[in-house]
Amino acid sequence: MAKRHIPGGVNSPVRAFRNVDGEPFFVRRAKGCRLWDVDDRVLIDYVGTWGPAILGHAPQVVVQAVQEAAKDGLSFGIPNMFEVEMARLICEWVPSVEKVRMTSSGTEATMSAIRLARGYTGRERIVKFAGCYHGHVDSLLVSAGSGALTHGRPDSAGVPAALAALTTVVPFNDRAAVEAVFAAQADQIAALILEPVPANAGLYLAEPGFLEFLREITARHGALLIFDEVMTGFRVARGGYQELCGIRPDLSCFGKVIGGGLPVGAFGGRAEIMDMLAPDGPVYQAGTLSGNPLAMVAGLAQLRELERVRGWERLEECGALFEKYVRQALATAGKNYTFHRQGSMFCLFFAEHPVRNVAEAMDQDKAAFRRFFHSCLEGGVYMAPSPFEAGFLSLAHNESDIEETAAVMARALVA
Ligand code: KE4
Repeated sequence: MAKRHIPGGVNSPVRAFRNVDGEPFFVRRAKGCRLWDVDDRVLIDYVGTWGPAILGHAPQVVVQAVQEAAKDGLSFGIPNMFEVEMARLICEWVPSVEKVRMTSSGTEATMSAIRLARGYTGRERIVKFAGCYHGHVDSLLVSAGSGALTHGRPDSAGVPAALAALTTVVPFNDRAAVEAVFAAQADQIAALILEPVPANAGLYLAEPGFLEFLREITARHGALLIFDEVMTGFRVARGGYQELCGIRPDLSCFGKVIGGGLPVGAFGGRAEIMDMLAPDGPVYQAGTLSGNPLAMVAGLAQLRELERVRGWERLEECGALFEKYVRQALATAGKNYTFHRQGSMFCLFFAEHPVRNVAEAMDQDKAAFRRFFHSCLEGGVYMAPSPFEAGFLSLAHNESDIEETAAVMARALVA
């Protein structure tokens, strides 16, 4: 039925389980760290709807806030206090953001940030990193061209070659490649965009000094530095990864957590840049449901609850506990796989070598991952259905859930 009326039977490709040669299950309900599928099978969930379920699923504080607000209207398309409160909170918690605009997805946020950067600088070129995913924006669905400095080529059908050619793609953690791009194209570069913690090709980290280097070289050449914190924002710290690394990007993109599970995105940064946006400035950007009251209320309830319960410290404690159990499971299984974690985001690479970029992330035993994924699922644990995704913990994962998971993982590692 799903495939008859929905392309691939899904509204987003990763859900189709193609990376694990499987058929997806259909979820009936979710609560805390668990999902129940339509056959009433229960699963401990490590995807967390790809990030938003940071308190766990259907947290009472968020559900109640949405139920209350819904009685007064589901959407206005008129300025309302909820969106003002969300903007104030984001600007308070993320110092690099002086003004912010809401959207209804992370893709809209990065798409708008790119257009704004081009409008503000008057330049057209965008630099991105291989392996970083920023939503399905035409200018960012681009992979490296043949040579180091040639123009990007489309990473999807339907992306015009002429547009892809305006994007230069370089390897992550590769200073020389970035320096070469600026040496050749500096006066054309509107912005360099990255995930400060790349988590869409598995999860790997910037090498020491790399982010500081990007901050310096973009500032030196008048290009904007854009942090795509759609995943890391309000998850790895109250102020996102930029709070942890102490770098102030010119623009930042957010999503997921700030919507409490409802459709949301946001982009923000220095006021002199943001003021270029319509209606004050010449860069057009809009959205019927931008600042939707229910998404704002859900996000505010979730963010305030995180702050109330010291959520970010507890997420780090939960992540460290999970890592301890995973490393024990790896030892039990006699596997020396590479495990990366940033707070409550993690990734187990089925490889025994370091992973510092997408090429090294791709070099893993995908067949072993597939066996692991299905064995976990049979054991009642739902991991991300792709070796090139990150896993997510929530405040709803307790030690007994993690202990149960580790026992399943230990068996799945030798499946
Ligand atoms: P959305 O348009 O899916 O809300 O956000 C796009 C996006 C932008 N930036 C980053 C760093 C992201 O991770 C994402 C979306 N993440 C994927 C998970 N890898 C969403 C899952 C999906 O595509 O279904």
